[in-house]
This record gives sequence, C-alpha cells and structure tokens, in this order.
Amino acid sequence: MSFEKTPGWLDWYQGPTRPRFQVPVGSVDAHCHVFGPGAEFPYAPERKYTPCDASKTQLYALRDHLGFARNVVVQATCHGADNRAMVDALVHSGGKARGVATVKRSISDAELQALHQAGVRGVRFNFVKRLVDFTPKDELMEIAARIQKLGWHVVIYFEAVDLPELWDFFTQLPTTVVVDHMGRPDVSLPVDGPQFALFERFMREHSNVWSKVSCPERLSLTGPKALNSEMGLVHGAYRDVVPFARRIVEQFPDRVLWGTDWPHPNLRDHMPDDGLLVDFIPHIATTAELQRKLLVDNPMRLYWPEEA
Ligand code: 0GY
Repeated sequence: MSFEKTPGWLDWYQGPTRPRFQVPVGSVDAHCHVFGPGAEFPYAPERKYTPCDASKTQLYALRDHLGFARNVVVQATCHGADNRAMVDALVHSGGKARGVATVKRSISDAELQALHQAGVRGVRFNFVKRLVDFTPKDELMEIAARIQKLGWHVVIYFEAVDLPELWDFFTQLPTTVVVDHMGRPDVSLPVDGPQFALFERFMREHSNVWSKVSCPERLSLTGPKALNSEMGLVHGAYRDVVPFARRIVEQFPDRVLWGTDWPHPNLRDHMPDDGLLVDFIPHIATTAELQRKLLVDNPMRLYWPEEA
C-alpha cells in the first residue's frame, strides 16, 4: 500500500551532526518512534496525519551515530492500536529496544502476553485532541488495571491546559505514570507561574509520576538558533525550554527520562538536527551524576529492571 504524507509535513533530518556532548555509556533514547514503512506496516485508517516512512534500520543507525546503546520505541498515533511496526522493531533489536504500545479494551490476555514477550513494558494514553479521538476513561482505567499485573506502566500525553481536567483520572492510575514532554508547558509563561507549578505539584505529590524532559523543539518559541547577545554571551538552541526542563531534572532526578522523539512527527516549521538535540542535554542535566540518572539509571530501572 502506498501513502502520501500529510502536506506541509517536514521529512526527518538527514545527516545529523555528531553531538559534541558524549552521552554516558549505556544511554537510552527513551522516546522515539518507527513509522511503517507503510508498504509493510500500513498506517491506521483512523490516523490524524500520514507520516513519511521511518524504519527500524534508520532508527538504529541514528542510535549508533548519536552514541546511544538502547531505545524505547513508543507507539505513534498514526499506527493506531496496530503495534506491528513497533513490535517488529523490538524483535529485531537484539534485546536493545523495549516498547510502549497502544491497546484497546478488546485485547486478549494472550495478546498482552505476546507484547510482553516482544519487549513491551507500557501502554500510552494520548489526550492531545489533534492526535486522537476520545477514549472513555473507564476503558482506559480497565486497561491500566490489566497491564499493572504485567508490571507495565502508563505513558500519558497531554497539553498543560488540560491537566486540571485530567488530574483526578491521572492520580487514580495504579501504575507508574510517565508524562511525555513535561506535559507540554507553554514556555512563554513564567517557569514560576501557576501553569508549571501545577505540573510540579503533580510530580511532587505523586511519587509514581515520572516525566520525559524531551522535545524542546516542540515546546520552544525561540527555536534552534543560538543567540549572540550584545554582551558577547552565547545562548543556546531552544533556550526558552531550559529553565523548565532543568527544574524538573533537579527536583526529580530519579524520575526523569530523555528521548530524541525521532522521527519527529507533525513538525512543520523546523525539523531538529538530532545531534543538536543531544547537545541540549548538558544544559538541562548539568552534572555527570544527573546525566547518568537521566540517560542510564532511570530508563534501565523502568525498562530493563532485570539488568539495572
Ligand atoms: C510525539 C509527539 C507527537 C505525536 C505523537 O503519537 C504521535 O502521533 O506522539 C506530537 O504531534 O506532538 O511525542 O511524538
């Protein structure tokens, strides 16, 4: 089957630079996707966008280029609840990839077991309205109770403005809960303002909540260009995201994860150079200890506990 990608969608960055920041040995890219290829793994009929193909081979080449050892492949909405492309990536990773699936209430126990066998360790509940149709909360809660028995966790994706409405549901989830991209704060608002304070409170009051401090390229308004100020100071790429991510890393060093988000679905303005994204890490995790927790210890504890 052949697919036309959504008009205006940018292709992922070809030939990323080699990062200057050398990640610690054993680092995990804990948020990335595979798309198709569509001819082999068709995109879901209910999808809200059609991506360009991004295969497991290309993902693992990027992993090696950036100096990472492992990946967590997260089911993207363009594949709906058909996890075959993600599972195919896991089973061809030589044990170096684990996955997060999207499942429906109708999934059988045997199918859940097969996903576990392939390396899946979580399910993703997506509340970003431009990406998915609404799923009733009782259905999600039922799924959460079932996957809890497998020792899996729930990954949640939402916009910061929706946190108050989703709070009760999130705080009743019985598993570890991992938030994508810090709950997408509006970084034009003050880091000390009420919106981000609510997210910090969510993490502070609920020790089962973790956060990915990923996707500065999605959140930033200042963008990828470094700025040379009149004072001769150089402020780096995505500088407006730094105070937000750094604050989460420093307050919750044992509950943060980082990922490239390759191949960066749904970007229209600019496509990040993945090498540059890696160079962003020391700005938000400023010591070797914080970097090791973020990139090695935490993802290993969550996804490869038997080796951690
Ligand atoms: C991300 C972000 C996005 C998309 C998806 O599954 C997806 O389609 O996650 C987005 O558009 O913000 O984490 O990849």
